[in-house]
Amino acid sequence: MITSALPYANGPIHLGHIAGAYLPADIYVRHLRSMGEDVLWICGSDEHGAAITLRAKKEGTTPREIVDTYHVEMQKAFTGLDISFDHYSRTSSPKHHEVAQDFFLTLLDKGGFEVKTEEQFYDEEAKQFLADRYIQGTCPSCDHDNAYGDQCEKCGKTLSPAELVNPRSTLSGSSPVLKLTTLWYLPMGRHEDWLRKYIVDGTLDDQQHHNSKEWKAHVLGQCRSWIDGGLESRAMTRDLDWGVPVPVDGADGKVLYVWLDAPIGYITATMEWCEQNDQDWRDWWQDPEADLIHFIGKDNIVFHCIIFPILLKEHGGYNLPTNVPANEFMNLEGDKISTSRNWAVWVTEYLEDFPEGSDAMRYVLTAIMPEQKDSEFTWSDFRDKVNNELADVLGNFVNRVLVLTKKYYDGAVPAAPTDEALNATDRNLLESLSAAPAKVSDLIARHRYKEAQLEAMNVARLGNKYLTEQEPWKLQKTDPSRTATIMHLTCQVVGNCAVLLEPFLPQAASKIAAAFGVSDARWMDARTDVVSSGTVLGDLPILFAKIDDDTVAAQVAKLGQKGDTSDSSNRDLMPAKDEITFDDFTKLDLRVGTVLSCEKVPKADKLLKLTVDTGLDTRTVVSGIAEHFAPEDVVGRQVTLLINLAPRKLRGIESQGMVLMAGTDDGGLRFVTPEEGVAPGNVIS
Ligand code: B3M
Ligand code: ZN
Repeated sequence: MITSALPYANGPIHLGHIAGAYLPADIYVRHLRSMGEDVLWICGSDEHGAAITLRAKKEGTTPREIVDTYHVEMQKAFTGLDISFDHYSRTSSPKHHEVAQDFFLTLLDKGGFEVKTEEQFYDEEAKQFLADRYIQGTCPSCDHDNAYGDQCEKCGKTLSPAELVNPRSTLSGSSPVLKLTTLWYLPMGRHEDWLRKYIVDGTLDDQQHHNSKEWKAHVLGQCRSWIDGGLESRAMTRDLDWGVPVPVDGADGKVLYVWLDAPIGYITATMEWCEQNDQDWRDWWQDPEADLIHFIGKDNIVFHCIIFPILLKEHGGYNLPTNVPANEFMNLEGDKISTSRNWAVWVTEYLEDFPEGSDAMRYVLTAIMPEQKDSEFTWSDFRDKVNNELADVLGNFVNRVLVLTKKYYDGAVPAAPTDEALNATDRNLLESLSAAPAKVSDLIARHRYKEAQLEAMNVARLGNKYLTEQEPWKLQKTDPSRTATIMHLTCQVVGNCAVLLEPFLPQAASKIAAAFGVSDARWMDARTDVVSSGTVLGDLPILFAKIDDDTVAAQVAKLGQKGDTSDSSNRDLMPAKDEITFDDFTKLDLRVGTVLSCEKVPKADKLLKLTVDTGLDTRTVVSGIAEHFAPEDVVGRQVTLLINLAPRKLRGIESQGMVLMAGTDDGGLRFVTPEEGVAPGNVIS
């Protein structure tokens, strides 16, 4: 039973998401499928929680509208990168509400919650209790002004709303007041002992699968520090109107905490798939023979390693996660990926620019996968890996084998050499070929995808080197039997590539497999006779197009453009200037002016020449705004004009003042235009 984190349906999918929780799972699952294992991989949209309602508020729309949009958009991204979930569900479905409520009621029955009535922040203007994410204030640790009620994103500290200095509601901006409400808490402290055995000591004996010794060090490290720090009770309900309603009398206006309902979404999704496929969902979740593996990013560790296991254990009957191979974060061109600054590569945009680019991106993301520590994606590295590895090694090798086989044998794979015909180099090649599948398998099983891909690519590398060194093109006339040996062996290498690279490069693998007649081959078939002698090879398009420098530059230039600047916490504002006196200020003669005419300054890309009525006179002002405005956009406008600035010559034209402009966050410009009812010459002070 494999799960990948249910992405919040509040925005599109970017490369960081893919490298974190989806691509590694896809490789893992494809490998298991190829091995003939019984595997089910589910995912779905996480459609509840403040992430959704905040987005809806910001866009002036409803949560339903938001989740419906992104539920579709996210699937497009996943499909485009050949992320092969067996089932993709969503948590706003009636079925899921029912399953989550049932789960909650079972826990309630078993005494799994503590009910507390306590003071919570309430927004009197919005008439609503405030989820942690709806409260912002100054971080008590680092003084960051826009820390959230659950976390400061600047220093990373976990917070509770009460710790914020000067808390304010993000709904109305008002200061929230404290008001009594009832909440259902999960007393996590009760579970410390068995959690320690389960994760820290690896000695929990109710199931044979947990061997936390195999867990990643950084995952264990985070769990250990949570458990050692003492587990505090956590509220499992929220006073909100979007989510799974708390199924208890008198709990109107309350919903389940999103981190209670979302992981249960894994179970709902399994139920849905099983209904459609005539299976029993319990076989995946409750049969102790089944492994449960959660693929996530590191920010979700506590929820999957501690909170969800508590829920599963308290409910009873469920398997606990066998492993949670969380990835760390992937940075982008020297900076953290940021949705609000648009510092991200969006998957659907990438696929518009590179319609055939799924494999290439998968390859590069795997090669730099943040398995044990944060990593970084750069477009120049993308270009290098695609050009030097995919195109020059894999693509070139496969193509040469195909072309030579067609040329020498009309495309039919020559017969296998006898044992005696093999020399030491051939034997080495065959040995490496025989050893490769187990090596790749072992690495994938241990969630070491980077090395696994390298190992699989080494097969192509070996074949490429072998072909180059054996130079069949020099032997073909003089030694046809040696040539046939070389070509037979290299065909086998290509056949193995098709099988071993399938988890990583599904499109290329399937094209190669089709051309070499091994489309049905599974992992077990990756042997030195995978391609049958006599097989007539098919056609193969160019597998990997090379990436040029202009493409790299264009992609880099896209970053940070069109940033959503309504989130003020990530803005890069000019620091305040030194203090001035009132006298300093009164030296400025600012007036309302009206632009009478405007034209481009010849041979100057940036300059416009404006003729302005200042009330006192008519002046010429040269302004560096030509990249933002056409002359006809400017004529007739009222502007703010500094009229006592010393004149200066620009491109031979004397500029007699300055038009004031406001810069926007995305590098644009806006006129500072007075309200209506003022005339040229009126003083601005
Ligand atoms: N939606 C958080 C995230 O996307 C969350 C994962 C839920 S998994 C049950 O980071
Ligand atoms: Zn802070």
